Amino acid sequence: MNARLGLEEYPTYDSMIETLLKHQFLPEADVLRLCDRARALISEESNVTNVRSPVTVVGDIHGQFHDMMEMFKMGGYAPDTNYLFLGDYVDRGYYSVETVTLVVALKVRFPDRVTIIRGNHESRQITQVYGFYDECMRKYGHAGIWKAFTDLFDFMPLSACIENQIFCPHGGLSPSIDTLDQVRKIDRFAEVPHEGPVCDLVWSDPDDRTGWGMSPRGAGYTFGQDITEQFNHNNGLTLIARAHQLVMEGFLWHHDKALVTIFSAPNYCYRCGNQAAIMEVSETMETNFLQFDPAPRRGEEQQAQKRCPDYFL
Ligand SMILES: [Mn+2]
Repeated sequence: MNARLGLEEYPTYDSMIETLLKHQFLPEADVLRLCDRARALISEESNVTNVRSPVTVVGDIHGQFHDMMEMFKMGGYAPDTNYLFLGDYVDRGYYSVETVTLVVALKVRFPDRVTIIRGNHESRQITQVYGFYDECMRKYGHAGIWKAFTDLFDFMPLSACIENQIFCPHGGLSPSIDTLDQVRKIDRFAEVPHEGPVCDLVWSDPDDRTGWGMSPRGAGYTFGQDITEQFNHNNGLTLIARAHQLVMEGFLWHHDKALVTIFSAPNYCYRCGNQAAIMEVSETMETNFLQFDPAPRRGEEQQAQKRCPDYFL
């Protein structure tokens, strides 16, 4: 209650963001309001949401909240920097709740300057295995916040396209998709399925072998340079920028620079020793990578090296 004015019953989005940046929790009612507002905003967006340059592209964060703060220090804060987040906000790290709440709050506060798309971890099934569900239970005492976020995930766009030139899915391409128009026609408002084009967009990976291959992940496909080049040619694209895979330098070119992987969780799972990166795309569509190292460890994270299981590999 804003007693001074006696008008505003709720905190503003700005004050919510301020609270989150201090790494404090939002009360449940504020999180639910954010999710409602975010759903209204993103449900209007295309499966291939249009993004203007300049923009900074962010790969997997996976609940590494303090590292995301390092990223903002280096890349700039919204709305001075426009951001495109490629999904996998939650799971693995210890601060999925804080991470996804802040990303959603930034989307709500700066809808034209912040774009969020869906990763394979933005799913009911995956978050019950890899940490987000348990964290919500621990921090809020019941499953309501998890339900609100996973309901919101169903509305997230499947991909973005920067100035009709750089296609950005979380994972990669699909054998059932040749054109961006085919992506646009998908009915996306559901849990990530076990197969089909939506599954492939969030699960697939590039590969050195040509053609389509079986994915070792058990979902999506691997695809070669020939597939990437054909897709870019069909759709008038210059580049595919995606996340989804740990790369030691934080970014990695594939397929003769027709595709790039961006990974934004440094020292992934608090033990992989990798750098993270974000990709700046300038007004003239030039790309520049900013690499960063992890924030100093604290609290639970300090013990993580000993306890982190091998499942993430
Ligand atoms: Mn992923």
